[in-house]
Formats: sequence, C-alpha cells, structure tokens
Amino acid sequence: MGGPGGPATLGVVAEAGNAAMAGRRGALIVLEGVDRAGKSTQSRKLVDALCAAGHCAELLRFPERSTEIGKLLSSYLEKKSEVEDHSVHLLFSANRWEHVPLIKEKLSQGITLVVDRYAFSGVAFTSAKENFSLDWCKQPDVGLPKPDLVVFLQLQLAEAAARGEFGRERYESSPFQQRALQCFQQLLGDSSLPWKTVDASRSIEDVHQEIRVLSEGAIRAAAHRPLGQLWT
Ligand code: NYM
Ligand code: MG
Repeated sequence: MGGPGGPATLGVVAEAGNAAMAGRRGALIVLEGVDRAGKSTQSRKLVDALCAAGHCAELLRFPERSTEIGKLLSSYLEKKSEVEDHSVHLLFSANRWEHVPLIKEKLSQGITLVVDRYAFSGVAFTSAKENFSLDWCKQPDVGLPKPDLVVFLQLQLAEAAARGEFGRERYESSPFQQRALQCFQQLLGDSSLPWKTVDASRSIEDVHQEIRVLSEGAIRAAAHRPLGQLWT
C-alpha cells in the first residue's frame, strides 16, 4: 500500500478525522511582512514541521493566482495589464472570499491552515497608494475568517534589500515598500488581533523555531474556540 491512499496518507487523514470527531477545529495561522521577509520559506517549513509533529496542516497563499480572479491579479502584478486601483483592491479581497468555503471546510475537518499573506497585505499595499484610507481598505475584508495567530515577520527594509534585488513585479520598489511597512505598523497597533511580531533578521532555523512554538500554542487554543470574524 504505497502512494495515494497508502499508510502515510491514511495516517494524516485519520489524524484530521480524529480531530474533527473530537470537535477540534484546525487553527488559521497567517504570516505577514514586507517582501523578502521570509514568509513563503517560513510558511512551507511550518507546514512540514506541523505535519511531522502529527498535526494535519496545509498551506494557502494570497493572492492565489490559479483562479479566474487570481489570473487577473497575476497579470496586474506582472504589469501585463492595468486595473483601476479601487477595482484591483476589491479583486484581491474577492480572491480571499472565493476561498472562504474551502477555508471553513478544512478548519472544521481539523486541518490547520498556514496562510502566506492575507487581508493585512491587502490593506497595507493599497493604503500605500495615494488617497486610500486604512478604513476604506479594510471594509471589503470585514467578516473574513479571523486568524487565530498572525505572525509579523519584522525586517528592516535595508536588511530586506540586502537579501537580493527587487523583482520586476508591481510594488517592488523601496518607496512603495516603505509606505506599505508604515501601513503594516498601523495594523499592528490593533490589539483585537492576535499579532505576534517575530524578528526575521535571524537565521531561517531560529525564526522557524519561534514560529513553530507560537503555532503549537495557537492550535491548542483554537481547538475548542469558535472561528471569529475579522474586523467585526
Ligand atoms: N498584494 C497581496 C496586494 O497588493 N494585495 C493583497 O491583497 C495581497 C494578498 O501582491 N507585493 C501584493 C503584495 C505583493 C504581491 O505577492 C504579490 P506574492 O506573495 O509575491 O505572490
Ligand atoms: Mg513576492
């Protein structure tokens, strides 16, 4: 019995089934931070570590470029198309909303979701543009599933810059990233959210260990607590 449906797969399915039967939902864990803070690396490592520790965990990312809306966003980010600023903000939000049924289903099955960017990136990157208030930017995401833990990977922009050249996508410039970081700082001041700031200037392994411990705590705390609604 190898491959799909083999012992390993059955073990994971059994663990999720046990959690669901015991009424334990999975946790919604979000990683945020400026570009090159290590979100994608850390998200992947976290999922692997949680699975190895016997949890059932899966990775999601936003924007999720594979859907019809995601393809519009990808083309916009790659500068292959222009989309009006308010309109593209709503598309980024719609890309999250279209995944809400899946998110709720997985969590209720006892699967923990690790999410590489969420509504906070949405707000930070649009409100970094001129004439967008933080409040207006938050509205379309009001009521999304509320994360049980939001890890903010804190990194000075100079240190992020030292990790390599910017890519060629939209928003990948120092002045824009600087403004986005200021918006993130404002969001971090919201004590109704379970923010944990992690010093991302350390080694991949050190950062990972801290996030793993925070996540284990979040999984235990979320198990018997209903899923909340963001910004309500
Ligand atoms: N971004 C990401 C937004 O502008 N709004 C959003 O809602 C989200 C989720 O997309 N520079 C921006 C931030 C990034 C860019 O992200 C692409 P990635 O993680 O490189 O695919
Ligand atoms: Mg990127």
